[in-house]
Amino acid sequence: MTLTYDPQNIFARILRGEIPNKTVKETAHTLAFHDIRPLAPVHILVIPKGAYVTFGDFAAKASAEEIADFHRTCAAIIAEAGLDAGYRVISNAHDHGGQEVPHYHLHILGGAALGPMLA
Ligand code: DGP
Repeated sequence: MTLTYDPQNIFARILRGEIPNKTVKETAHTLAFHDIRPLAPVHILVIPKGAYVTFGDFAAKASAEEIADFHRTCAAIIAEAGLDAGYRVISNAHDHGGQEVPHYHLHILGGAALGPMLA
Protein backbone atom coordinates (compact mmCIF):
# COMPACT_ATOMS: atom_id res chain seq x y z
CA MET A 1 0.00 0.00 0.00
CA THR A 2 1.53 3.30 -1.05
CA LEU A 3 1.03 6.17 1.35
CA THR A 4 2.55 9.03 -0.62
CA TYR A 5 0.88 12.23 0.57
CA ASP A 6 -0.52 14.45 -2.20
CA PRO A 7 0.00 18.08 -1.07
CA GLN A 8 -2.60 19.24 -3.63
CA ASN A 9 -5.48 17.32 -2.03
CA ILE A 10 -8.46 19.49 -1.12
CA PHE A 11 -7.93 19.35 2.66
CA ALA A 12 -4.26 20.34 2.30
CA ARG A 13 -5.51 23.31 0.31
CA ILE A 14 -8.05 24.15 3.04
CA LEU A 15 -5.24 23.98 5.63
CA ARG A 16 -3.16 26.40 3.54
CA GLY A 17 -6.12 28.81 3.34
CA GLU A 18 -6.45 28.37 -0.44
CA ILE A 19 -10.06 27.14 -0.16
CA PRO A 20 -12.58 28.54 2.34
CA ASN A 21 -14.22 26.38 4.99
CA LYS A 22 -16.81 26.77 7.73
CA THR A 23 -14.55 26.19 10.73
CA VAL A 24 -16.05 24.57 13.82
CA LYS A 25 -12.87 24.40 15.92
CA GLU A 26 -9.13 24.89 15.44
CA THR A 27 -6.27 23.91 17.74
CA ALA A 28 -2.49 23.67 17.38
CA HIS A 29 -2.70 20.30 15.59
CA THR A 30 -6.30 19.94 14.44
CA LEU A 31 -8.92 21.65 12.27
CA ALA A 32 -12.65 20.83 12.23
CA PHE A 33 -15.13 22.19 9.68
CA HIS A 34 -18.58 21.47 8.24
CA ASP A 35 -18.76 18.92 5.43
CA ILE A 36 -19.71 20.52 2.11
CA ARG A 37 -22.15 17.64 1.37
CA PRO A 38 -23.76 16.91 4.75
CA LEU A 39 -25.27 13.46 5.21
CA ALA A 40 -26.91 14.32 8.55
CA PRO A 41 -28.06 17.48 10.38
CA VAL A 42 -24.62 17.55 12.02
CA HIS A 43 -21.76 16.48 9.71
CA ILE A 44 -18.38 17.75 10.81
CA LEU A 45 -14.99 16.73 9.41
CA VAL A 46 -12.00 16.66 11.75
CA ILE A 47 -8.51 16.63 10.25
CA PRO A 48 -5.00 16.72 11.66
CA LYS A 49 -2.84 19.58 10.41
CA GLY A 50 -0.04 17.12 9.71
CA ALA A 51 0.30 15.30 6.36
CA TYR A 52 -1.31 11.89 7.03
CA VAL A 53 -3.30 9.91 4.47
CA THR A 54 -5.43 7.49 6.52
CA PHE A 55 -6.39 6.49 10.05
CA GLY A 56 -3.64 3.86 9.97
CA ASP A 57 -1.04 6.36 8.74
CA PHE A 58 -1.99 8.85 11.46
CA ALA A 59 -2.12 6.26 14.25
CA ALA A 60 1.27 4.84 13.22
CA LYS A 61 3.20 8.07 12.61
CA ALA A 62 1.68 11.02 14.49
CA SER A 63 3.13 12.16 17.82
CA ALA A 64 1.32 11.43 21.07
CA GLU A 65 0.61 15.15 21.33
CA GLU A 66 -1.01 15.26 17.87
CA ILE A 67 -3.07 12.13 18.57
CA ALA A 68 -4.28 13.43 21.94
CA ASP A 69 -5.08 16.87 20.52
CA PHE A 70 -7.04 15.34 17.63
CA HIS A 71 -9.18 13.10 19.82
CA ARG A 72 -9.76 15.70 22.57
CA THR A 73 -10.89 18.10 19.82
CA CYS A 74 -13.35 15.47 18.57
CA ALA A 75 -14.68 15.02 22.11
CA ALA A 76 -15.12 18.77 22.55
CA ILE A 77 -16.97 19.05 19.24
CA ILE A 78 -19.29 16.17 20.17
CA ALA A 79 -20.06 17.80 23.54
CA GLU A 80 -20.56 21.27 22.06
CA ALA A 81 -22.76 20.00 19.22
CA GLY A 82 -25.16 18.58 21.81
CA LEU A 83 -25.13 15.06 20.40
CA ASP A 84 -26.38 13.55 23.67
CA ALA A 85 -28.84 11.30 21.83
CA GLY A 86 -25.97 9.70 19.93
CA TYR A 87 -23.63 10.11 17.02
CA ARG A 88 -21.43 8.19 14.58
CA VAL A 89 -17.72 8.55 13.89
CA ILE A 90 -16.43 7.21 10.56
CA SER A 91 -13.12 7.23 8.71
CA ASN A 92 -12.94 5.99 5.13
CA ALA A 93 -9.58 4.69 3.89
CA HIS A 94 -8.36 4.06 0.34
CA ASP A 95 -10.50 2.57 -2.45
CA HIS A 96 -12.37 -0.14 -0.58
CA GLY A 97 -13.20 2.34 2.20
CA GLY A 98 -14.50 4.87 -0.32
CA GLN A 99 -12.00 7.59 0.63
CA GLU A 100 -12.43 10.62 -1.63
CA VAL A 101 -9.95 13.02 -0.04
CA PRO A 102 -6.50 11.51 0.71
CA HIS A 103 -5.85 13.49 3.89
CA TYR A 104 -6.86 11.66 7.08
CA HIS A 105 -10.21 12.81 8.47
CA LEU A 106 -12.97 11.67 10.78
CA HIS A 107 -16.61 12.29 9.96
CA ILE A 108 -18.74 13.16 13.02
CA LEU A 109 -22.39 12.58 12.15
CA GLY A 110 -25.47 13.17 14.30
CA GLY A 111 -28.53 15.23 14.98
CA ALA A 112 -30.96 12.49 13.83
CA ALA A 113 -31.33 8.72 13.97
CA LEU A 114 -28.74 7.50 11.47
CA GLY A 115 -30.02 3.99 10.81
CA PRO A 116 -27.89 0.93 10.15
CA MET A 117 -24.26 1.76 9.38
CA LEU A 118 -24.07 0.29 5.87
CA ALA A 119 -27.61 1.13 4.71
P1 DGP B 1 -14.26 10.72 2.27
O1 DGP B 1 -12.89 11.07 1.76
O2 DGP B 1 -15.02 9.80 1.39
O3 DGP B 1 -14.25 10.18 3.69
O4 DGP B 1 -15.14 12.07 2.32
C1 DGP B 1 -14.65 13.33 2.03
C2 DGP B 1 -15.69 14.34 2.45
O5 DGP B 1 -15.16 15.62 2.20
C3 DGP B 1 -17.03 14.27 1.70
O6 DGP B 1 -18.07 14.00 2.66
C4 DGP B 1 -17.23 15.64 1.08
C5 DGP B 1 -16.21 16.49 1.79
N1 DGP B 1 -15.60 17.52 0.96
C6 DGP B 1 -15.03 17.37 -0.25
N2 DGP B 1 -14.54 18.53 -0.70
C7 DGP B 1 -14.80 19.44 0.27
C8 DGP B 1 -14.54 20.84 0.41
O7 DGP B 1 -13.96 21.49 -0.47
N3 DGP B 1 -14.97 21.43 1.55
C9 DGP B 1 -15.62 20.74 2.55
N4 DGP B 1 -15.99 21.42 3.63
N5 DGP B 1 -15.87 19.43 2.45
C10 DGP B 1 -15.47 18.79 1.33
